[in-house]
Amino acid sequence: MRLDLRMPAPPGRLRRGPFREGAFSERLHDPRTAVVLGRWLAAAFTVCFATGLLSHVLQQPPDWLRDGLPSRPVQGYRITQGLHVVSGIAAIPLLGAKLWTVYPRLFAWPPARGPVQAAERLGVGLLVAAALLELFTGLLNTAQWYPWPFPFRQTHYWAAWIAIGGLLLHVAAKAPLIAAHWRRPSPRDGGADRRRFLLAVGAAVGAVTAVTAGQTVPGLRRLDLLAPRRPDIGPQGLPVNRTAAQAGTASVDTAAWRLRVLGPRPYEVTLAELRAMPQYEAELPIACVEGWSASARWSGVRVRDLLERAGAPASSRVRVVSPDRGPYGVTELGPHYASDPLTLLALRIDGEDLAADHGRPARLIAPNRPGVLQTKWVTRLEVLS
Ligand SMILES: Nc1nc2c(c(=O)[nH]1)N[C@H]1C(S)=C(S)[C@@H](COP(=O)(O)O)O[C@H]1N2
Ligand SMILES: [Mo]
Repeated sequence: MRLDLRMPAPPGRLRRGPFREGAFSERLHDPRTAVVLGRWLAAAFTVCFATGLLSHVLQQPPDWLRDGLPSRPVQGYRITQGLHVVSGIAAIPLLGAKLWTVYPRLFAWPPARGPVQAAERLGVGLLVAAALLELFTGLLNTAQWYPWPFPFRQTHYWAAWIAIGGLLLHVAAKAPLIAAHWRRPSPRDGGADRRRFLLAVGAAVGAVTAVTAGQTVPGLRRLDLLAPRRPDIGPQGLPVNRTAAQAGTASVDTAAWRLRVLGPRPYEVTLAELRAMPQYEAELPIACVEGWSASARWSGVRVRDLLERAGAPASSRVRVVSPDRGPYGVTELGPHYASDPLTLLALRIDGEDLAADHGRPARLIAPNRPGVLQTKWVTRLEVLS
């Protein structure tokens, strides 16, 4: 089966430019090229969708799931979020190439042969719009830039469902064409130009990946030319999203500072008392939802020890409170996080007291947790159940 590049002739007065017969006869616009690019793109979108869904659930779980969220594997969120950003960035040149390959279809005549085809084409339009919106908002998000009036997270989340739904419908509608062009055409078919084009697209994907993946893959850091964030630049070698100045927590009187733990036996401790409690160390990453991640060696007090001292079971649900009035000043820890021996109220990073921007004097750090929930400047733990 062939894509009918020679479409039924449009009416005489339209028969020019892209509407003239045989306007797009090159192989680079043929279905085999579209199928190869479509496979790559579908793979990138599937990885991006699955990892994005996971991130969404970890950051904002539905009620029925929130007590079941696992705190392991330790690097789970870092790896899946890294894959999300890498596959999303790789999808940008892939989508560009795919759209360029199929754009002659825009000039198909007649525009649709019936209601079914009209619906299918409308579906493709929706898929393309959602995909462009996802890649555009996602990329700008990695630069911490939100130049639009709508809420990023909800928009990015719902457009993802439209894109993946549209993708499934598109693959179903094109299944016969995809099947017909799945296998490499015989060498007699020529195809050197197609191979060169696909190679160039592959090289572009490799290049954008190599120069941006360093924001999350330590080995690629030196190549990290275009990534908006270098994960090793910032106080104590770690980036900062919200500074102490922005949060209004820049100056803390450490002598007057108290941590309050509210549970069956509520109590307060001073910083000196916290430092005198058993200290534990954990090598844990901050994996920001905005695409960068970096590991550090944290030390401090186990959250489970603090809960037990308040007469609460280690597997409690806990609200973590800071004086920061921003959207991430208060978060919750589910039971698996609260009881995990690696979940710390950290006082030190790589052997130094926390810098103000990293949450001085105390911050939460837990395994398999989005960076946005690693609350800084913690002053209160409230046992909720
Ligand atoms: N109180 C408070 N804690 C916070 C935030 C915040 O805005 N307020 N931002 C979070 C985000 S989005 C990230 S990625 C990490 C960054 O931690 P760092 O600045 O120590 O690298 O802190 C988290 N903790
Ligand atoms: Mo973040």
